[in-house]
Amino acid sequence: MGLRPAAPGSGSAEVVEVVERTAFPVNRGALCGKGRTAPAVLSSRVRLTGPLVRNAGTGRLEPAGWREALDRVAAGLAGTRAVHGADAVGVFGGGGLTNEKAYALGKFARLVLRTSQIDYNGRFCMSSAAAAHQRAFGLDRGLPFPLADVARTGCVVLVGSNLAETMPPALRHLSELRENGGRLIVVDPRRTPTAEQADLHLAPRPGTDLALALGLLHLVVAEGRVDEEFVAARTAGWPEARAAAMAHWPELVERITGVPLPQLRATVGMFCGAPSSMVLTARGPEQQSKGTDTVGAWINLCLATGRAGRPLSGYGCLTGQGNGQGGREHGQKADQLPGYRKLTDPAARAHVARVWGVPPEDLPGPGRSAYELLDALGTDVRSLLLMGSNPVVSAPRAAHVEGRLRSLDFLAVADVVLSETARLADVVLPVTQWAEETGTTTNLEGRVLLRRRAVTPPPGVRTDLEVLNGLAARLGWEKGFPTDAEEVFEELRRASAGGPADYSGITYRRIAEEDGVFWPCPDGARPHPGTPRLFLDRFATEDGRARFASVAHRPAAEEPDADYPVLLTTGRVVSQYQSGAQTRRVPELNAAAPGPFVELHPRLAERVGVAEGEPVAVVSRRGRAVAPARVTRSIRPDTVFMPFHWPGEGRANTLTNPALDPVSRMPEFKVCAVRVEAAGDVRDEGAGDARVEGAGDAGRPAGRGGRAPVRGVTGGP
Ligand SMILES: Nc1nc2c(c(=O)[nH]1)N[C@H]1C(S)=C(S)[C@@H](COP(=O)(O)OP(=O)(O)OC[C@H]3O[C@@H](n4cnc5c(=O)[nH]c(N)nc54)[C@H](O)[C@@H]3O)O[C@H]1N2
Ligand SMILES: Nc1nc2c(c(=O)[nH]1)N[C@H]1C(S)=C(S)[C@@H](COP(=O)(O)OP(=O)(O)OC[C@H]3O[C@@H](n4cnc5c(=O)[nH]c(N)nc54)[C@H](O)[C@@H]3O)O[C@H]1N2
Ligand SMILES: [Mo]
Repeated sequence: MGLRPAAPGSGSAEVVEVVERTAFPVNRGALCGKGRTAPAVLSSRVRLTGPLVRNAGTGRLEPAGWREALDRVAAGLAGTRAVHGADAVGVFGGGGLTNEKAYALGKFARLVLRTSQIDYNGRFCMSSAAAAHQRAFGLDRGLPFPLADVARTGCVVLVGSNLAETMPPALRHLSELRENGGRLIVVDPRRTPTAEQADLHLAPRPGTDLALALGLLHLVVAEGRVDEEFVAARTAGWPEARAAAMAHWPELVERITGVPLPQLRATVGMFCGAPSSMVLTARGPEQQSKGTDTVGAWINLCLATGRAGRPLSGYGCLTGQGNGQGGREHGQKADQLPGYRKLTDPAARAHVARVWGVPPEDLPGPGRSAYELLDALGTDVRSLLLMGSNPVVSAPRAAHVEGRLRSLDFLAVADVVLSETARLADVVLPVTQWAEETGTTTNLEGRVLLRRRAVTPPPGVRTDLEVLNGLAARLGWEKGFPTDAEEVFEELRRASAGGPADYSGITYRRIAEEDGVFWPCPDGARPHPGTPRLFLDRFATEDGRARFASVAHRPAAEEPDADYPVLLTTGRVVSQYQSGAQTRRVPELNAAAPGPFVELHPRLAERVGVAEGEPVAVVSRRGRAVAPARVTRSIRPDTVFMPFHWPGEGRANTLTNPALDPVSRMPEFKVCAVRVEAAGDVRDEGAGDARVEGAGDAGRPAGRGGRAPVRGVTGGP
């Protein structure tokens, strides 16, 4: 992708056009609808153009100057620290932030605020796959091979990924795979547009992927398809993993998952019959309270069959957000220092402290995970700086999280638009975005990419780096928070040197010249070529062997019962992005997907007594959501699906269960128990409206939405 000013005569001077770069190997230049329409969000009609500060008298957000806004944020954070201690100040980041911003945000939290309480939305996204990667391979990079390898392997099992809607440009790798004679198997409780492309579609009950993977491994053993040589030479832990798989009889697995035995056999036949094969997972199996073990079980399948650490074979995780990979490497995660180092590792602390010019004792220890941090707001954590996330819409058990946000003593939000979360803030800081600033991101292949500023931002907005610089200066750090992205990157290189995600050999110049550089890329006497393919000789564990996970099936945290007999799962649609803060403001996208809906099977619809388009209520132990029914045979009759892009009455996350995976602390977005009812003519006010949001509301004072106007008054549900 590239950017250029639009043709003369196209109107505003600020107009840009997104151009496709057909030679780029990741997407061959193809862009999805969100990519093509992305410039619309640059338009000043839908975005914030100046800071907003809450008026203590009226309780409303009102325009203010930058000096006043930054003074207020610095005073808010410092005030909490003075009264309640450093860990009463929290920071919440996002996987959409560039590497430079993620690095600066982590440094700001640990050095300036001295708080351990920092985490980010990537915890909701890829943390289970990351944990499983670490456990099995000793290193976490989304794909250990370039994405283009997918087209050349023999068989791909795509588990809980709807990439036809969530990564449309990657779809052509799957078409090429099939053209080359390769097979595609899709595992998804819904017959998605992605599943439509598959040779074989398995539709398990949500939350049963772990049993499914164990059942497949059982068949691999029973059919004598284990690659004993590979297992002996390159892995550890097989006897335990084998025993666990043998305890999962195919008939039992058929009963747990609802996937017929012949389909299990066919899967093993295709996977093992091909000369090379891959398993790729996305949020379906990962966003579960057993996501780490589930991914581990799929990795076990790869290891037992010798489909890892070899050309065109392996396990990979399809990352999510713009900087899903890089955002998880440089220190906005609660337990992490730059370069994917552990905050608890004394050597890592010493190295990073040296780069930052402080003694290692000054660095706080690990903090809470994202949901646990949000849950502690208003009690242990009393002030929050939030950058790059909209948890009012995207966090599990969202009504509770919204209540916690309202109960804060002080909330500052840096965003491009007035998101639902920004509306609750005491200070809103308007920032630049992608085309308006320079910075690097790292894609799912571990390829570090550079984006240069292409358009001039509106006069009233600043970059996140400028925001952090201004706040740091007010809190006693005149130096250490440069506003120039390349300068930040130069420091990030040094901080990451010697770490698992080593960027020290990567420079802006090299990225530009080489179409991206794959980490690890250490600095040395001679330029390191970067590492497109990992694990071919050895895995990144101490002894070089991959580790089988020792796992057994367990139920979801919440299984259906008499009161809540149906399963709810959640996810995405092609035309909306995430919490929708930006895409709901783009008319073209909004027209394509104007509001929330509940997808349900005709049999369930009949039982409930709703027809297509009629309002249906979905009720869980956490709340009630109402949205129009979308009746379709593409979903299992025991399951309903809701996309999570909308606030208001149709907010899916009102219902979701914040049960956490014990290792990754990932919430169980993909399965909870609900009751489904016809909602009659109950009308909602907030949700379900096809109205384009935001036009004209940027910069306008917003109502407090119930936040106590007087400081120090806390409460909440
Ligand atoms: N259009 C669009 N594209 C996006 C995004 C967006 O919001 N909109 N977000 C980006 C981000 S941050 C991410 S993380 C990715 C996510 O990309 P995906 O993971 O592809 O997206 P989801 O829709 O969350 O989930 C994928 C599929 O998992 C299925 N599923 C549900 N429960 C289960 C289960 O128990 N087991 C299995 N096997 N499957 C299950 C759902 O039916 C769904 O089709 O997309 C990225 N791309
Ligand atoms: N039920 C359910 N809930 C889910 C999921 C699910 O599948 N089901 N998926 C989860 C996943 S995978 C994810 S990634 C999360 C995502 O959900 P969120 O964390 O809410 O992510 P976004 O909606 O992308 O919010 C990003 C916000 O930051 C702003 N922003 C964008 N770029 C920048 C920037 O450079 N700087 C600053 N300061 N702000 C910026 C945007 O305008 C937007 O308001 O949702 C999670 N929630
Ligand atoms: Mo994500």
